Amino acid sequence: MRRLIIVAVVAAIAAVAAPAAFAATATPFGGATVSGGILTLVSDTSDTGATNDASGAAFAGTGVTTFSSISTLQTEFDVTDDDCRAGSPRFQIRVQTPAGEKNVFVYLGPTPSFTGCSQNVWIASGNLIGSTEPRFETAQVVSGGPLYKTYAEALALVGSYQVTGISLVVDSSFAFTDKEQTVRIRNVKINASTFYTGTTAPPTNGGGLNPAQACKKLRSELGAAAFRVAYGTNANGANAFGKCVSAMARMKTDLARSTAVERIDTAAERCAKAKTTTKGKGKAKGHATQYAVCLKRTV
Ligand SMILES: [Ca+2]
Ligand SMILES: [Ca+2]
Repeated sequence: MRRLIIVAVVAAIAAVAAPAAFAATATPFGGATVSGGILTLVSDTSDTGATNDASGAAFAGTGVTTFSSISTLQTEFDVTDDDCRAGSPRFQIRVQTPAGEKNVFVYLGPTPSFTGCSQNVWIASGNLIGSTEPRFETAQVVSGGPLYKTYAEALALVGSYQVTGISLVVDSSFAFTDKEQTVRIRNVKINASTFYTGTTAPPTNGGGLNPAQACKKLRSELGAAAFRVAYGTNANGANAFGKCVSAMARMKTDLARSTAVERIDTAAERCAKAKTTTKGKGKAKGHATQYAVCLKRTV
């Protein structure tokens, strides 16, 4: 009986979805979240849950058939924490070869090592199709030759193979001291389809905040100096905004972030009060340290 009901439900969904069968889709997976039209990809192995160890989005319905039929492949990406490294972020093009399905990797970030991405800046990949930079790795398909190939070199090897999937992946937590990497993604273009256009429309789930909005609000409420102390991990706290965005991105909803901003703001006020009331006892430096410790505990 249950099976009959499921069949009926699936049939009903198929009937409704039929007109949109050829619409292009993007399906986030792993620890991926979407807010305000921006996709946030996290790779976090510092915590116990495995869901966010890697993240990505899978794209379908773009009209791509063979590898050679891909005419546009590009994105804008913003590494908030910590860098591009160890092949992440990357596009992954799955192709059907005579030896089974294999991946062609297309790496983002500065060549030749794909590391050294500035934080908190939107970086445009440009159209990777036709790129004369060695960004394509075909080692799963064929061994030998240079590890990283230009588009033309990759095309010669895999151009005729059918594409069975295209995705964008972040999975290099292991390459960073804090075991966590976060990359924001917008304006992914695959042939005529565009995904994650980064609309700034207000969230629809009860007035919440996306990660960047939450951090901007918190920075203005705490003040820039306290914000740097609370989130910064390098010498002058210059990386505070990126660290904040990454922390906020790990929360599941805009509403959770909005609630977190209020909680942190209230807790930080208590830290400031404690600092004021213990002033004048001749231990200014100690109090400053206590204040910093208190602030860090709020986030
Ligand atoms: Ca994890
Ligand atoms: Ca990190």
